[in-house]
Amino acid sequence: MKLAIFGAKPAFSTPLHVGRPNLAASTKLLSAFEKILDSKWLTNDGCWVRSLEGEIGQYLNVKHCIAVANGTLGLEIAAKALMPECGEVIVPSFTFAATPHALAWQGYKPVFADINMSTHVLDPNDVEAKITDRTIGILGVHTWGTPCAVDALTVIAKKHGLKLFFDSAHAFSCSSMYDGRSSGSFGCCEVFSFHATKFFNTVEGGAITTNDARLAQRFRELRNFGFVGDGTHEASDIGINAKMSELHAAVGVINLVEIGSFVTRNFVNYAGYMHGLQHPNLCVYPHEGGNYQYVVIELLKGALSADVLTKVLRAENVLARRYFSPPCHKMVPYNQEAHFLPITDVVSDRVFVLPTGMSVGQQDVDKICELILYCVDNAEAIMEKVT
Ligand code: T4K
Repeated sequence: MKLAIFGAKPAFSTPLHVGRPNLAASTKLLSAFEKILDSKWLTNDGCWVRSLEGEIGQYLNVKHCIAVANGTLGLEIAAKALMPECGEVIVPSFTFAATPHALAWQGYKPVFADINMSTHVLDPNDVEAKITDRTIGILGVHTWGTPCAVDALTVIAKKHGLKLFFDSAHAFSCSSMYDGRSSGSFGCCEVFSFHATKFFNTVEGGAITTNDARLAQRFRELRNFGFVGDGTHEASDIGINAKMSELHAAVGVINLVEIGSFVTRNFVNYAGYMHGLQHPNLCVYPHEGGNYQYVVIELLKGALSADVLTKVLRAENVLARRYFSPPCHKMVPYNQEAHFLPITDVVSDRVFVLPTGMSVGQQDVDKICELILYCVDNAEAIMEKVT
């Protein structure tokens, strides 16, 4: 096989992305936009936002859903409502920077705990080991749509009097996720991202979900400058503007109808990768249910590095991505202190993510698998030429 990185024609004439938006037909979206523009009601808790909140609440089987402008603001609001005083909050380092940033931005100190080698989510034993008398909360991340060890974290949180909440940016539409329960109602609250690259998107957006009515009311106030009640300009607290617009909500309402076809396509692609990437040096991260949005590959052994393989694939127009590399504890805002996170270091060194979603078909998957197997089998020669 001749590789594009050495001058051959790329395997794909147009790029295949990780995170290409899943979208309903543009005619449906444009017709909704027209109605919204004609109505002249564009934001501030309009009818599309309320519909989206109602439908998501039903879909996730959770009592309250508060739509927000993006997942990061959702995390900030959740933290502020749950933990009025600043202190230490335990989080994984193996996550997108928004998780610790949402805490640090408000003066909380993110304390990184290690992950489980096979699930890539927080290791409850390390969480407990990181608790000090300054710890006030635990923010778990359902990475790749895999549930955190919810029961173990709940026990730890109760034992130490900590607030437990979840970053569920990856976990929308993960029904029967944990003990038959869907994502959306774990811990004090969960926070979703509906960014364009997520399984379910509103272009930019997110939501906080909870079964606690009092908390839900706090989230609504903090989302709208801290104003109490409807239509008043009286602030009960320092809130922020995290409102979702009607146009964004309409994308969500319309995309939600199509969600079954998004899962089906992702599942078919995932099964194709599973089948096509059987090799002792590779592991395709196993999903059990969920949205199958992240096709996560681990390079287990052999000479090939994830960085070089990603470079080779990108030259072929397969825009594979390294996640989460570097992990958060190695980024400038957090690397001034020493961290002992051996599993995070190993996993972040060997993981990469492949394209899936509505713009990737079975033939693409087969071709990508062929490319990867060729690279793994010719690792030494490729490493020598590329590095
Ligand atoms: N917690 C976790 C665990 C998260 O993963 C995230 C976000 C958050 C919290 C925060 O939620 P938000 O505040 O974002 O709602 C992307 C997203 O911006 C970010 O939402 C996401 N996680 C993160 C994992 O990925 P980038 O910088 O990697 O995106 P970008 O622009 O490089 O795009 C990724 C790929 O998608 C590219 O191949 C291009 C393609 N793409 C992207 C966009 C925006 C498209 O094809 N079309 C598009 O419109 O951050």
